[in-house]
Amino acid sequence: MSAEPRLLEVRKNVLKQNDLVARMLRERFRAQGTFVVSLVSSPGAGKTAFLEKTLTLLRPQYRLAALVGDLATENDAIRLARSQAPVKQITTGTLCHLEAAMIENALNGWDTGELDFLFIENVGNLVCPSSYDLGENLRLVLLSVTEGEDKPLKYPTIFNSADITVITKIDLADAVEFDEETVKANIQAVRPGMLHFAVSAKTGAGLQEYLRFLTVRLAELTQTTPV
Ligand SMILES: Nc1nc2c(ncn2[C@@H]2O[C@H](COP(=O)(O)OP(=O)(O)O)[C@@H](O)[C@H]2O)c(=O)[nH]1
Ligand SMILES: [Mg+2]
Repeated sequence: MSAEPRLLEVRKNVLKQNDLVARMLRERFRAQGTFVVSLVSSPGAGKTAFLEKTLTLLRPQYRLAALVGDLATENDAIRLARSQAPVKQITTGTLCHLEAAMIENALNGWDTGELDFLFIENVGNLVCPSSYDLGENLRLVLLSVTEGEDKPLKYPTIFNSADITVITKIDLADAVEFDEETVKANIQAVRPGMLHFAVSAKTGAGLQEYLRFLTVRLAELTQTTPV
């Protein structure tokens, strides 16, 4: 017998097991009123810079924490901790994505019932993370202006697994002749109706509109009025 069918079967079981843990996490977060946002992108698209800004700007009014996945090093956790929010690094070794069980383990010792927002930075990769539900309420796919407008067409699966596109580093848009209209059309081609924000972690452009969106979504979850 060829090895292929068995490999397929094992992969299906891994995904099924992941979905069960993700579902359990999602129910727990909903019951606790915690809004969970995950970020995926290619390496270097600006996830950590954007997340550090998000944590810093929301922290005065909201209780929040972050988990960050990387193959190696604690560098991103150290950067994110500058926001004063609690942060944990998940080091995945050779694995190119986070899985729901890693989120569950990393949350051990944290009372997530105390949190309004939990942010999860996934391993930088536009392929592997797409199949793994982490129990999040909102998945953001980040695309920096320096990567080119064709990425939604080249990586449709990750754009389909995400809820919103965040175009990052817009302060560099003119320098690299980034064409927002083309990227918008490419996003709509793979995911009709998908919302996008355009931001710069460096200048702060576009951040208020995105933060407002998050706080409205939290208020919907907890049925309260946004701050
Ligand atoms: N000009 C500019 N550079 C940025 C911006 N966001 C991130 N960067 C830079 O892009 C590089 C990668 O950012 P990082 O946050 O580590 O990306 P990650 O690998 O997706 O987490 C770093 O050198 C950042 O300083 C931005 O909004 N504007
Ligand atoms: Mg990072």
